[in-house]
Amino acid sequence: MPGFKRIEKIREILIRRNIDALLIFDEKNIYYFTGFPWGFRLLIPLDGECVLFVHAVNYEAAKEMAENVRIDLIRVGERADEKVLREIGGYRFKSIGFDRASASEYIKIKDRLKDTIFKHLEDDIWSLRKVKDSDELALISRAAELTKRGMMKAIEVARPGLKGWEVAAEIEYEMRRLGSSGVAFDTIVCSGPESAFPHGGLGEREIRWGDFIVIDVGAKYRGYCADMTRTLVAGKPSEKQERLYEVVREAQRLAINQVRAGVKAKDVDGAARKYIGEKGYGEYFVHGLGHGLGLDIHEPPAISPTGEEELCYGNVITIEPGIYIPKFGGIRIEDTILVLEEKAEKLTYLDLDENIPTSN
Ligand SMILES: [Mn+2]
Repeated sequence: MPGFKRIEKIREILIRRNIDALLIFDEKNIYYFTGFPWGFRLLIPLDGECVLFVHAVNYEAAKEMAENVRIDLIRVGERADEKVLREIGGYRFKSIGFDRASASEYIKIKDRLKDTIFKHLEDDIWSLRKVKDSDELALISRAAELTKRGMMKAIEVARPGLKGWEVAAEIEYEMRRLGSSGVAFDTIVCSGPESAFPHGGLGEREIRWGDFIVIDVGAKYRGYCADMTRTLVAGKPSEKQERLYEVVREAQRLAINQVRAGVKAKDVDGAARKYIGEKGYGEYFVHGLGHGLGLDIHEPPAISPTGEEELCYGNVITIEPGIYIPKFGGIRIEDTILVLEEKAEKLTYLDLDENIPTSN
């Protein structure tokens, strides 16, 4: 699935940075370049074959799934780190880039390859990963579709008397049944005062009449995530609930209207934050407006007040303003958005988005 383009692109970066090879530790990054989810390390030399190191437990799977690489087996009982270091040492690279390593891994590799210069190139990999290619967009769109189906199920079943985890189970069953490989994060279904916690509570509270119910769902498809939140009211919304909901919805609309190639992330955040502030709820919007997503649920670019970076065609981000009033409840509306040249495309649009969804 990844094809060879991504490796060509990272090699162009290595040439520009005058680095001889890239050593990748992160499984998601390995997957990005090879299509194989359980690699131990991936070596991308500037010239010559890429080498995927895999443990014996994953060897047969790697032979079937991994693209663009020679597979190097780490036998049962063999010290994986040692093997990788020994083999890399044989190349006599002057400089090696890496994505990320634990402190102990870094110390070990520096110790062993004393004449080699190590360069942290994580941001260079992100510069590729945050611009999705057409294969990735197809997978993210599928994840978004599955997420929408989970959300529709939630709206159908959520009602007073049910606990958060009971609704979450229905959502996850629906998504799995339709082909999702799992969840992008633990499903949040929280109601009443618990909905004022952006990450939810324990999910054990029973939904009661009049509650806000915040439902935050993400399906996963072939490693790719989607992310979506809707807020329902159990029964008829009060005036205050309607007012709050409208503020969040308008804030999201204003922010999405700003999204296009070339806009700064902080200006998209600012559009929502300014409006919520003007309505008097600024202090209750306690997180950034959104985040990139793809193989990871949180990726660059961050859509926050400090986000200096310009959005570009192919970014996939969330736009998720919220208002969280302690002891009362919270509202969040979140969509997964594709950044296009002149506008945004909402990948998680639902028809019922025109009204406050209610449950009964
Ligand atoms: Mn999110």
